[in-house]
Amino acid sequence: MRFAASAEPEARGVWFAWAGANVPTRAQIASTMDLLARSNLNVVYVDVWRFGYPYYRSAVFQQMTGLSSDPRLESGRDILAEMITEGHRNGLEIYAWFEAGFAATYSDGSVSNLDVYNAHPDWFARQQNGSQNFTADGGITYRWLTHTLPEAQQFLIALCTEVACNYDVDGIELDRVRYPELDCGYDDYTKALYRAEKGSDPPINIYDPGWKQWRGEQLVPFMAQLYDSIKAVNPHVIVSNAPLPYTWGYENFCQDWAPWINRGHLDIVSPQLYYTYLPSFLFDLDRQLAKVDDDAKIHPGIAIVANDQTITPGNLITEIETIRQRGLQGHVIWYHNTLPPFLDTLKATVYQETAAVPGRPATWRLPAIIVNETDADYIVKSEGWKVQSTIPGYSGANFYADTAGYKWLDYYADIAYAGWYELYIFSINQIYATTRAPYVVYQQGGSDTVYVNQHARYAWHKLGDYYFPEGTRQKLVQLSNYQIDGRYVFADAIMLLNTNRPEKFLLSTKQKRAGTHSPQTFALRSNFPNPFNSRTCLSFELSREQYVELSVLNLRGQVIKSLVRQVMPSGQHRVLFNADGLASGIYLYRLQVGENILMRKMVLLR
Ligand SMILES: [Ca+2]
Repeated sequence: MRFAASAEPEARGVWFAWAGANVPTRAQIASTMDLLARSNLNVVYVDVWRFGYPYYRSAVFQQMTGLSSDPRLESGRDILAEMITEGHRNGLEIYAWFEAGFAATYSDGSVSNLDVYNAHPDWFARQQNGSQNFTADGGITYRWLTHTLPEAQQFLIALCTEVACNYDVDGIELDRVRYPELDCGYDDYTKALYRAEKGSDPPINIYDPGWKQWRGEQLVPFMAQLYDSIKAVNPHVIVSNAPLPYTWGYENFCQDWAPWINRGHLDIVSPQLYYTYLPSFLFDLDRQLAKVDDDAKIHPGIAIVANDQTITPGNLITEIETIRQRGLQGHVIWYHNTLPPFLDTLKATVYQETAAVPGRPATWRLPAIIVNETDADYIVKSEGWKVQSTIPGYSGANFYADTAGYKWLDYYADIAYAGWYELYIFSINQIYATTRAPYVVYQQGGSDTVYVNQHARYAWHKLGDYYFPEGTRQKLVQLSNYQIDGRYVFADAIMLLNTNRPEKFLLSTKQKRAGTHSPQTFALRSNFPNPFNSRTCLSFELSREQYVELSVLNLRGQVIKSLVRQVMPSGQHRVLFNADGLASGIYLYRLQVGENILMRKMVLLR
């Protein structure tokens, strides 16, 4: 068997999930990303929404529950940020994967994570007997957000858009955009919506074909709005979904995803074709392809372990080759924990060469620029630095300086492409390290000093986002012992990773770091008059200049009019809304400022 010497562009993805409270350590995240990159994979889907919690710092979740992340996490950890740093350091694309989708709580024998439910019990779906508990394998109970409810949909969309604003993600993937089972959709809101359209109550028969179809259709506008909302804040973020395959997912969970991809509400779809038996895989692969207009948008999910059976290396290779033979441009492997024993075989066969991610410009993920303290061509330093070799630093040891006299160390680097970069330093968490190491960053328009507690973590530590012009041997950072607090200052490597976040968010990051950020920065007032006949005034306040979006939505959560989409100055703002052409009824208006969203209702009476 021969394999191509130079690989075509191909997305080779893997899902990075974990079980229960076993959140990977920073060292495990780093070594996993190293291994995946070494094995010539190029995309990692990292879990950010599971067990009833976000695994990043979420202002949306905090506003609702008082918690910004899983409270079991060690203080200061931001799993998505760590995944991005370690993944991008290796040139891997990172997709934020909202694994739980509408399943917004999690309970098993030992934990009961009901924070979203406790904040909004009225947002949750019901079975016919009124129960809100939906059981899954392994003694797990989920409560699911009501799929049709605008507030619930907006919550999920807000979680995704804040990630697209605040993190340099390459993509966002939704999962569990489906019903938990067929006995679902019997909450008051969904019943009223069905009655308004059909003139009767939903069928009691959960298998009723028309009722299945109707419930499936309700998810189409949600996916449309999710897609448009993510693209509005960050058009470079790829939006994907990992649904169950036809016809199983449709027949058992009302998941009808072909319209999502065929109508342009997704960039990529990864149906979960988890089979260790080849004929089943081939049969279901072709069944999915028949549903999709543009096969290039299908990156099938394939499994190492399915139904307690482990796939043979030969079958795994055949599945990947079959996907290529069908003309598809990628695949995603479930999942990283079971993959390592197969990596040598894959690298010797189908992953011999590295592959570019399809559709991305060559400069999308530039190689990490790392300057170690021992790189003589890029380090200029004063006398008095000593070698610290007790605790390993990045690539060997590092230097330290005491407080006697002025000691400084300058980092230089070659910047081949002008642009925005995330700037990091490596910190070894030395017990004698200063809590106030002054890093002076030289950027266009002046310098910026960032103080780092070098006795806080053993990892890359981000100083901030900075714009650097093109040029060889530029002085970027100076570290010194200036006014450190009586201990030692440690000098290890610095790292630059190019960032593809839109400039508007990078500038606001800089403002935040400059201390102009205040926590409560905006307010949305009640419209006046309300109810109204054709025209009403919407007003809001900003405490500082910010990028603002103000939209009017129908009760399905669809944006029917975008009123404001621009940077606006601080102060009071009034916007007149003219409802000409709209029917009487209840409408929502939504103010989005950065990652935060406020919504109110208004009533149009003709
Ligand atoms: Ca070092």
